[in-house]
Amino acid sequence: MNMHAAPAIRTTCPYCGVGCGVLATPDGMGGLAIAGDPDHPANRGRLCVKGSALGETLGLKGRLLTPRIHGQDAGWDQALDLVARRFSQTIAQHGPDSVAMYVSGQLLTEDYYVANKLMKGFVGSANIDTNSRLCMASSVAGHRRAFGTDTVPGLYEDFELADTVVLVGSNLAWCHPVLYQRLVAARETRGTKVIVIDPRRTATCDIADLHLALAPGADAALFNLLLAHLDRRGLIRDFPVSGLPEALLAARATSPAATGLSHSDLQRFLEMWSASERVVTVYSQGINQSDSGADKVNAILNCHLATGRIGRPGMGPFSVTGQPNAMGGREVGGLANMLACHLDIENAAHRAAVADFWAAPRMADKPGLKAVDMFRAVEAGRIKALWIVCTNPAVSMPEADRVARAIRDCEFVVVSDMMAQTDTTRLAHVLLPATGWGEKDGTVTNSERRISRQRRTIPPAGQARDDWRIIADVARRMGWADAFAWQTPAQVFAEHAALSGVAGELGSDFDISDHAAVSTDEYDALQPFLWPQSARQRGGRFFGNGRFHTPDGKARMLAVTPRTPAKVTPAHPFRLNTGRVRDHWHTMTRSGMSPRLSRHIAEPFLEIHPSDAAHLGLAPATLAQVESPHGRAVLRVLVTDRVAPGHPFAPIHWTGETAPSGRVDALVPAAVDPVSGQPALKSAAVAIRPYAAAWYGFAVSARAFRPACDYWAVAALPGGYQAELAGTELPSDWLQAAGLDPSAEPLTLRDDRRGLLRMAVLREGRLRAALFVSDQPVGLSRSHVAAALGGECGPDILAGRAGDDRPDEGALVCACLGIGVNTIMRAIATGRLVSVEEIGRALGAGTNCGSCRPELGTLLARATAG
Ligand SMILES: Nc1nc2c(c(=O)[nH]1)N[C@H]1C(S)=C(S)[C@@H](COP(=O)(O)OP(=O)(O)OC[C@H]3O[C@@H](n4cnc5c(=O)[nH]c(N)nc54)[C@H](O)[C@@H]3O)O[C@H]1N2
Ligand SMILES: Nc1nc2c(c(=O)[nH]1)N[C@H]1C(S)=C(S)[C@@H](COP(=O)(O)OP(=O)(O)OC[C@H]3O[C@@H](n4cnc5c(=O)[nH]c(N)nc54)[C@H](O)[C@@H]3O)O[C@H]1N2
Ligand code: SF4
Ligand SMILES: [Mo]
Repeated sequence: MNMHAAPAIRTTCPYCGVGCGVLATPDGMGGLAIAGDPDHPANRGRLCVKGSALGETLGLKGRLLTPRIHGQDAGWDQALDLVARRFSQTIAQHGPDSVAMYVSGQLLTEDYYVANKLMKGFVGSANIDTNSRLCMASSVAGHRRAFGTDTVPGLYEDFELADTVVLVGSNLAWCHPVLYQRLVAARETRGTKVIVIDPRRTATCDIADLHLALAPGADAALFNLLLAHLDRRGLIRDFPVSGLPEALLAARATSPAATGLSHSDLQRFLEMWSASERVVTVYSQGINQSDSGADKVNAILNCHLATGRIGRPGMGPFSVTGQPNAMGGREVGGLANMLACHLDIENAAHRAAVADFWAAPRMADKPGLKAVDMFRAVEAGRIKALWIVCTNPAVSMPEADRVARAIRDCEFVVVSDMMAQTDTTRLAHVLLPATGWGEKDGTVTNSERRISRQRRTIPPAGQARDDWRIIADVARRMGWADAFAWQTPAQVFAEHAALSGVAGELGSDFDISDHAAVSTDEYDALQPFLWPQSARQRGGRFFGNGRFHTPDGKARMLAVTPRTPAKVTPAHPFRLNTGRVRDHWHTMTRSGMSPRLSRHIAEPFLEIHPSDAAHLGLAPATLAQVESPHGRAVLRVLVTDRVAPGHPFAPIHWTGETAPSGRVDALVPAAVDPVSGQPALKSAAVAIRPYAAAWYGFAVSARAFRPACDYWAVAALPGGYQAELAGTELPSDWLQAAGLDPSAEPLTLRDDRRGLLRMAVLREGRLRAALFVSDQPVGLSRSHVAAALGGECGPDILAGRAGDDRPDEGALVCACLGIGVNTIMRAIATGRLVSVEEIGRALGAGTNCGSCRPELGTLLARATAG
């Protein structure tokens, strides 16, 4: 028994790049109580719903607990020996470039450092790339072209000190919720003007003074028009830049028509941006994930450089990073075209310095293959041994079906993951169980360059080991025992910090050499700090002094000729935009465990404009079949004017585990930005038609189940699981089609006239499973049925209606407090509530993480309009 309350452990959230501080308190039963850390500068105690639900994602369920070789449990020595032997043999026979690692911005800096050192310094190949290629590569390229280094100049507090904040291609409300809350608070206290530039009307638009629904891909044109306008207004400052005349020439040649915006909206934007000395331009995947992503970034940087609005309080460009350690990965040089500590792999002096520091026997001397090319080389058999760590490329890469086939057919594939069953682990020869958040120790860097500790709070699951240790163990077995001899992550961090001192001497911005001699105790006590931290420079903003990391010390402005995105074709006339939803994290291997996070949106969907839907004959809540030259998906139809005609949107989160026909990257082509190699993930040309459903179903079960019908999407519930189902043919066995126990003897209700079938499996008076089938989309209160699961219940469950004693919550809006749309609408009506704050006081909704405040605003507007 745990008699004493364990002390809270300070750690960092493993989800988005905001990098919120978390207080994790072990409950003595293997779980953790989670709270925001009031002392962490990123969040000052706030957490969004994903962070708040971290406790629900722990435990052994679904975890990979032992190494596996060809599907059989194996010992660590056996697995590590095999990996080392196969990698060594492949290198000996086919050369260093015949092996590759594909890693992740969710690794800790220590893990990442070890992987990069192994590949670039010892294997002698830069064939190590990361999912950050899909995420931040265009920003990295843009920064390096303009600043000479990959430097994020500003700080989060600039969001609060600015007069105008422009969010370009960023759905901050859902993807960086705590930063969004900081902006909301600043707007309330000081009237910050907010401009959102996104073809889609997102939840972030709820705080927008101006929303520009620009034509997809037209961002470079828009910022070129801004640059020309700044010039006309005489706002171009004498700031140390090169390339201004050429950039202006290109800007003046840009036509406003390309933006698809009205004259008045465009003028308002140009004026608002120009009028604010203190302006922050925040950008994310709407900019990066484009075939002209790097140019879009430079078009934005141009405007800040020309006006000198950079590196001073409340102003500057700001690339918000997606993953918890996207920045740390860049710092260790995890991209195939980087070295370490922001040094340049194509610079001989840089290479020599790193080789010397590592005592590297075989230093990579050229950039390696970027993600898309890497999987092409796997497909072509040029890469014969592949190690995937902490990412799920069979789902998240463009042309995902093709990538999955390439992995499946590769001679030797190793996957290190926390989870046993993912679309990628299924394809591996060797599976290595990694410790996950809460079990591992290390550091991460957030979007504002703040390095924070993730701390071990619970024991590893099964035989899981830390990623850095697994990689070092393989390196030792490959013959490099001395170079990979660390005993603790503190030693790895100290070596990384020492190398950054070498880099700092070569002019790198990334220098944390203050920590080069960090002891284990100091590392354990490390407080969040901003880099750089060295004798030369400490924290703060970059570039306010006008000195850049280029040979002449000036920033480089780039002449940007905007390109229009690849055309859609008559056969594939829709441009599919893709992105995230509020409560899910990527391929859902962790967030999918939390019933709370699954309630907001439990199924893949297609947002489509009413005119497109009418034209295609797509009724709301039916299913759409979406096709591209690369694959097929089936998605629930959500008719909404939030998207423009011709530009539907679908979320990225569903997989072979959760909804096999909802994998949107099966549709997305692997077209890349020529500069950064980042794929254009937001503009797939697709064809859409109604899915010919003969039936629709909804099932719940207390036990996990995997349906066997054509369309299904499962989600976790507090007492079990639910699934949406459909098929083009009526099955002979309904329980089997739904994936429910075929030996169960259900109560069955048929109404052939209305095309209905309802089944309930009761055991000892408690509901174990239920299935509702119809020839139309099943109209039924999901939350009512879900609430009945596991509880005492009679045949009336087959009526499927909410009893008067149990009002139906409806779709979940406030995930933190579990408050649904119906409760909120009732409270608005009965309490005559007029503001989001009043809803908060009446119900608590929106008062915890605040992620649902935009939706509360929409509901208020709907209630008052109705
Ligand atoms: N809830 C949640 N939060 C997350 C994540 C998650 O999985 N779930 N993932 C994290 C990660 S790794 C990342 S990278 C970030 C991503 O964070 P964001 O970039 O904010 O998220 P996305 O939804 O990918 O895309 C942002 C917006 O770009 C818009 N867009 C599409 N095309 C264009 C265009 O041509 N121009 C412009 N201006 N906009 C366009 C889309 O309509 C979309 O609303 O989120 C992080 N935070
Ligand atoms: N169409 C389209 N595609 C996209 C995007 C988009 O907007 N549109 N966004 C892209 C972007 S920005 C990103 S970042 C990617 C994300 O795509 P992925 O990186 O593929 O997604 P995750 O689900 O985060 O995968 C992380 C994996 O690592 C495992 N894991 C978690 N923690 C650990 C750990 O500590 N160690 C190890 N070894 N494993 C661990 C998880 O179980 C999971 O299997 O998707 C990209 N793909
Ligand atoms: S905003 Fe949410 S997901 Fe992002 S770090 Fe903070 S708590 Fe985690
Ligand atoms: Mo990302």
